[in-house]
Amino acid sequence: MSKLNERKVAVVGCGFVGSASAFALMESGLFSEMVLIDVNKDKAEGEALDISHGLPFAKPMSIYAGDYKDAGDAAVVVVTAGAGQKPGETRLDLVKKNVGIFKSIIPEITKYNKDGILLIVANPVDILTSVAAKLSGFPENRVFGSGTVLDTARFKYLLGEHLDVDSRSVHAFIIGEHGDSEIAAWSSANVSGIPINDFCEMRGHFEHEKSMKRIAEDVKNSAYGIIEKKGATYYGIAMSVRRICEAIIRDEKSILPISSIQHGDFGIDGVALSMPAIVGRNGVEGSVPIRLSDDEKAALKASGDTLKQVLEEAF
Ligand code: 6V0
Repeated sequence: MSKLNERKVAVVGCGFVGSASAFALMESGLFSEMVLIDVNKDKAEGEALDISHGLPFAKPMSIYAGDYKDAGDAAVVVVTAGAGQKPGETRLDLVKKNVGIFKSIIPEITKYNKDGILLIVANPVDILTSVAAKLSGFPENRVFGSGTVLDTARFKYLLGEHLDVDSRSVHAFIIGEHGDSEIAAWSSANVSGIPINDFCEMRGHFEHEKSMKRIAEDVKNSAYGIIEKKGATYYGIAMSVRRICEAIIRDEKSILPISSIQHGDFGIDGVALSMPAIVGRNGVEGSVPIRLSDDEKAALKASGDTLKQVLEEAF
């Protein structure tokens, strides 16, 4: 087994999500080497060439199509391989198809790479993160999913629009499943320390219940709406992958709602779902069990129960 190259990333699956993520990672300047892997070798080669042609406008790095052996020393392996969500299909519908794909690719990755971080992106991401943790045998801090990092970005974006404020000043999380049972954690949401309802009133919005419901529904249905219109979603998730890799490689100890195996917080055990966590060079370095209302706690527990049931059926 080779020593890890701290400046190397591997992207497995070079479809919409994998190629957009590879492009975002190229632009980030975080890595000096990137290997793209796909069952469709031509696709991986085509993407590697196309993305490489942007390098004169970015920072030098080596980008090439390869196989699992080439991922042996990657500090981070991003797994996006899997069938995409079809119009009308829920993420959970995808489960059996993608668990099958993971049974073939995770052992291939871990045959050559024993020390890297597995960042799972393919859907249903929480189930596949649990499956990847089992199949890889890696310590749980080194196997986690992009979870609700994307949903949280959508949430911040929509709140920023609603309140006419920079979305980076909005502190709010979507937690639980990346999917239909996800929860908008309103009770802890704030804008630069000002509780969300107070900030809403400062901006002339007084119908809190109505706005909360609408925004949470819009976040939840974002992917369905985009898939309906253009067939896939990939730019938002690509930026999320880039942000997570940045927190890892720069050892930022950033708090991000990644999906990781839970151990009893809020009564959820043995299944991956998203809660804010500290992310650094060792992967998941600690959980941040934010304060939740009783309703949010109950919804989170229900989300965990749903995922656990699906995991038991699928694996
Ligand atoms: P896509 O464009 O069909 O790409 C999938 C790629 O995986 C294709 O290039 C396939 O050739 C490749 N592939 C399939 N099987 C294998 C295998 N055994 N080994 C290697 N490569 C393989 O799908 P798209 O890129 O749109 O989506 C990929 C996954 O990401 C899906 O599961 C989506 O649901 C998921 N997404 C996850 C998001 C998140 O927030 N976590 C967001 C968007 C999409």
